[in-house]
Amino acid sequence: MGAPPTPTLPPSRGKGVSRRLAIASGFALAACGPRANGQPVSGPVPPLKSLAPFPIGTCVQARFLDDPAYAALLTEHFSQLTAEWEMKMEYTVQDDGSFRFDRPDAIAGFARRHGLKLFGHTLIWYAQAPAAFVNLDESRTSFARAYDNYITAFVGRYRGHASGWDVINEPIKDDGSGLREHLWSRRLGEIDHMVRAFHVARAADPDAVLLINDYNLESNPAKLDQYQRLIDRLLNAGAPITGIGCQTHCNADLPAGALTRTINALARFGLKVHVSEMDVSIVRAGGWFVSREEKEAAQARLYAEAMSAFAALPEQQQFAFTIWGVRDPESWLVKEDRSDTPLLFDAGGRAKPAFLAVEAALRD
Ligand code: 9MR
Repeated sequence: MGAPPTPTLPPSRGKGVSRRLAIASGFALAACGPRANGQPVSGPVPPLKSLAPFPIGTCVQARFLDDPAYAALLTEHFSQLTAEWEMKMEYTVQDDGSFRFDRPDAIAGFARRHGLKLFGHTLIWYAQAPAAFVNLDESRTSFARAYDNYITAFVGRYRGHASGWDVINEPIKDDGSGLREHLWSRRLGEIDHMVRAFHVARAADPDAVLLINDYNLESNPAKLDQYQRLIDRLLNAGAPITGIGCQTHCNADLPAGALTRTINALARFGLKVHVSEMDVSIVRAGGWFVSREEKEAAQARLYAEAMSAFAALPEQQQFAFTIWGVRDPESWLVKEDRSDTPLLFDAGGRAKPAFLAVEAALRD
């Protein structure tokens, strides 16, 4: 995905203005957050997964699994794995059209050995259009056959193991004005390619939860609205969609209440809900006058808010709560800015205030 827009606040000229802007940007309650001093915990903390009646997920890359400290932290706290990128077409589809299963299998094998659930991410994504598909002739029949074949191969391979799949990823335009246009929609139809993908996935695994997934839903009401309309259209078209993903990549200046409203709005469909990729960026948050400590406290509050809203959903709708990474330095956001610290654990694997906030939300 492209970088979600970062709301930047203008520089303040006086104390009063700073305060007003701080309130508008969602930092107002920062001081009320847990451990506003921002220090990580030095002693032991309870395993997160032991506190939650639903799966607590994270994303992984195959190469991380060889690091014993990483693997120990991961298996202690998380109960579901999503491949961060190695189950996407950028890895799985080679130029000659053949598929690579080695790293997906390595991640699935690790999950199986450690008794963790596996989540499939992602089948059809506008951002992934491998040459082998682009180069197929224009005939709708052969393209559709290759499309079906891909979905069948991956969903079928992990049938009975993968608890669910992101069948369609990020279908809504960033400005919320409509659906994205891309290889899959051009060749197989704007709605039809999605309906088709859900049917093929369902045929390949009758039990997996089949999800749609998108981001910036909490920060862009137009996008959330468009997402809900699309889900309605897919359901009306008979697509066997059984879950809704809310990526929840947010910035520390997101106003309080937005996450709760979004999670509740998505739950109204009665389908399963997946908080699917949560992280809270410190550096993308606006407000140069707001201290790092305040942003970290705001980060902790946002994690707690999302967890509380998710934990309050009816049990049968709680698919999983997934955090997009384990330790800060491995986050995708760090590639953009090395000083970002968006996750629950620091570089040394120590639990941060955001972890304690999530723990408290789960104990409530
Ligand atoms: O975190 C992922 C990064 O390592 C990959 O390079 C990138 C492209 O595959 O995808 C990132 O994960 C994205 C996820 O698959 C979909 N939602 C947005 C995530 C962050 O960009």
